[in-house]
Amino acid sequence: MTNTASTEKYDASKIDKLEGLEAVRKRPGMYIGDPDERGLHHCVFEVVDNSIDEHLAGHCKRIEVNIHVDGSLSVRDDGRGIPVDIHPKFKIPALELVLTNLHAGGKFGQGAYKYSGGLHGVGAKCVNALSEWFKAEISREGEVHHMAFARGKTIGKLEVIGTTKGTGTLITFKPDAEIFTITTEFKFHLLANRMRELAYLNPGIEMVLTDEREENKTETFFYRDGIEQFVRQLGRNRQAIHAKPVVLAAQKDEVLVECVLQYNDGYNEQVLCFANSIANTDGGTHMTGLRTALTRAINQYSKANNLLKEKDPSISGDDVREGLIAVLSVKLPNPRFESQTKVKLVNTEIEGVVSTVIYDGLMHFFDTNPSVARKIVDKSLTAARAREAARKARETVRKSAMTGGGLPGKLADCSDRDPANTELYIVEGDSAGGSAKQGRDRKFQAILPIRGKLINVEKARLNKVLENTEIRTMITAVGTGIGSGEGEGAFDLSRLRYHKIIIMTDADVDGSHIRTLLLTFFYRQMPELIKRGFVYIAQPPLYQVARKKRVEYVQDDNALTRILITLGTEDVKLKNLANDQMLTAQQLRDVLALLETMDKYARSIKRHGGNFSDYLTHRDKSGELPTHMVKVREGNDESVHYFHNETELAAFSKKNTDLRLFGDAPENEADADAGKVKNGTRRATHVELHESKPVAELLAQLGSKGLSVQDYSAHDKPLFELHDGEGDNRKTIPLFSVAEILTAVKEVGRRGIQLKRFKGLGEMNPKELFVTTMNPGSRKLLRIELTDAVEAEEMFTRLMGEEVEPRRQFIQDNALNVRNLDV
Ligand code: 0RA
Repeated sequence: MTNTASTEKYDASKIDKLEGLEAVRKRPGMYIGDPDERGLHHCVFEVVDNSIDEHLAGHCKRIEVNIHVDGSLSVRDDGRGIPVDIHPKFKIPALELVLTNLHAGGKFGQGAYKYSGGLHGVGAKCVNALSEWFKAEISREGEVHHMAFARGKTIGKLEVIGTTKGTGTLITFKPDAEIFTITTEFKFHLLANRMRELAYLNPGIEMVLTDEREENKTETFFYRDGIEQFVRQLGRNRQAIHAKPVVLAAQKDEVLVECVLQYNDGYNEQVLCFANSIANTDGGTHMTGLRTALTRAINQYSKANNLLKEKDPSISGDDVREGLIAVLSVKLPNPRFESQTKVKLVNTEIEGVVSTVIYDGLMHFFDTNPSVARKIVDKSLTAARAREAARKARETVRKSAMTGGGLPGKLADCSDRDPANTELYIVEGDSAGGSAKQGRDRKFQAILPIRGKLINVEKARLNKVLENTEIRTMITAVGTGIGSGEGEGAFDLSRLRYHKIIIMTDADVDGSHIRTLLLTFFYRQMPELIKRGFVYIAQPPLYQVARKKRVEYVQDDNALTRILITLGTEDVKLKNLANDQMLTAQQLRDVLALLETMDKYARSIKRHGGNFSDYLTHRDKSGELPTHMVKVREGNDESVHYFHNETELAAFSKKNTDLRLFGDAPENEADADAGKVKNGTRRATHVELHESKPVAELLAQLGSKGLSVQDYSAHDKPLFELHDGEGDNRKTIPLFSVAEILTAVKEVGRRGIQLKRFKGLGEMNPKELFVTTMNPGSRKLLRIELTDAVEAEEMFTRLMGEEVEPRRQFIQDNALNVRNLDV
């Protein structure tokens, strides 16, 4: 520290700012919501939203999100790049200011108001505060700038690490496990869902999501036609009653309203509402505006054109929404929401604006498309005529459910009467139902067997669904009644008779079909049960593994690998020839676990085009692994260069300006596309190696067990001996590298086991069924979590809808793609 006045002032003001971010770390909930899985992913969206803003300002065409193997994530855009010049007042780079000062203005006082999400509008600085480390790489004005932070504090000054012709921002961060104590693991589908949504809502932006933890896992979202394409997509597993969606858009006052709708011949409604690109799952004033306008327009049109018969009931709001798919997106200056989660828009002025825009637009559309108008009115009228029948059916079911006593005869109820303690197993087939009844703990486990054919609730109107005995039995057993939360015979959660509703079906195609029918029923008629996490799927084992006298049940293929390793280690001993020591069984198991993880990183390095052993040899004096790799190609020659920090990389880049390490477009695109490389032209690819930190940790752990890095690649002489078996039968297998240990042990494990695939629940006796699938102490349940309405709708319509081919394909691809959670 110096003591000149000016520096002191600088430091003091800086400390103020850093304290600003301390507040974020102390109370993350105020900024990103709870630091749970949702909050974690929220961080990504905050960063992505900044790039979307850059797109909205007309400067960004592509946003890439990469999940790295070390648990970090990066967001790259090709916008103008965050400014890096020194701020006139604060005398630090603008970049640093916006990333470390809680109150530094969003757009640097540019005054442009944000139309994109920014769920809490706090942006990248909060993500910085909540990250173990955070890096920004800015391409601007011909140079690539780099700056590093940790837990919101600056740890490296702004430096130039290369030159570039392009512009853009790359943010990479690793969420801080001290903050995100529940999970720090990014989920591909959660990121994909939001990115897809953003791509629909911001037509023209290309969004690319890559999961580097897995092979070939990349998805690109690009929708030229925006929400019209969204509506087509939502309806693609249904039969539309008019081919072209109705597109309505207008700007009124400062509000932009866009709405696309299309009717299909089904009975469900799917309306998605967005305010400034934020999904409002509970709707709000914009949703109300849409509903009023629809009802008004359809009634008005049918009256004006004499489409109603004398005895027709009037067309209600419910009637005009049967078979409706719609996406409504509004953009407004100051959105207000009911709660932190922003699931409901509350700006009162929006209702009238939306209603007017949609009513006017619809009336104009009806007038110019009379045949489509007729179809829509007919559809609503049919719904109106059937409404009474459905209401009566629901009422009957409610009555029978509420008069109690009338519990179905097939239900084997439990003795405990407190729903919080009890479980209902819905079991496919009478025989499995029988086993379950015998094997269960009758104190808290109730069993309801249901027989094969269940009605498809996706293809029938409610009154037909409720005529089905299996459905009625289930409704009575569950106790809540059905439907939405309002009106007669409505769903009432307080009457729920069991807090776990567990679906138990066979692990075959029929079983998965029945499971989906059941889930669809719950999703359509008792959605609250799913939303609140009361519905589960039982997980019967997939395999039975028998070896010698021992029998084990195996949940899935991962568990099978673990068992093979366990079995393998039972018969083998590993001798380290370096010190002539025999590893204990526990040491061997530990080593194998480390090697398994190491294998994952080795594959990841290979995917980047590197050679793992080669990479391992590039450790610097202090034993650190390289953090950057550059591959240079010239004709048929290829060389690989490793760097340990940005400074080394910068030096290399300066000496080799022709290589364009930072990904600007090739000067001659045609040549590049054709793969033609001019004589003497060198090409380079640059990757940051996010593997290095975790690999270094693994190496240290292996080292403490006597295994050294040098031995990871093959030697001429054996390094280890694997002793397989005992006494005279003992075989000695020489191993020439550390990497060979894992393969050799797995091979031994695979010997002499009998593997049986379970198909039906009936293949297990009552006791086995209880132990493997029903005993809370040893079973594994999947809780159904429908985090995303679009995803859920997609799953159910695809599986249950009219269209046969998508269903067949889907069932084949993944018997059931539900979010899961171990319980
Ligand atoms: C302020 C001003 C300018 C760009 C940005 C912010 C900007 C921020 C982010 C965050 C992620 N990606 C971004 N891209 C750009 C423009 C300054 C100028 O060049 O006039």
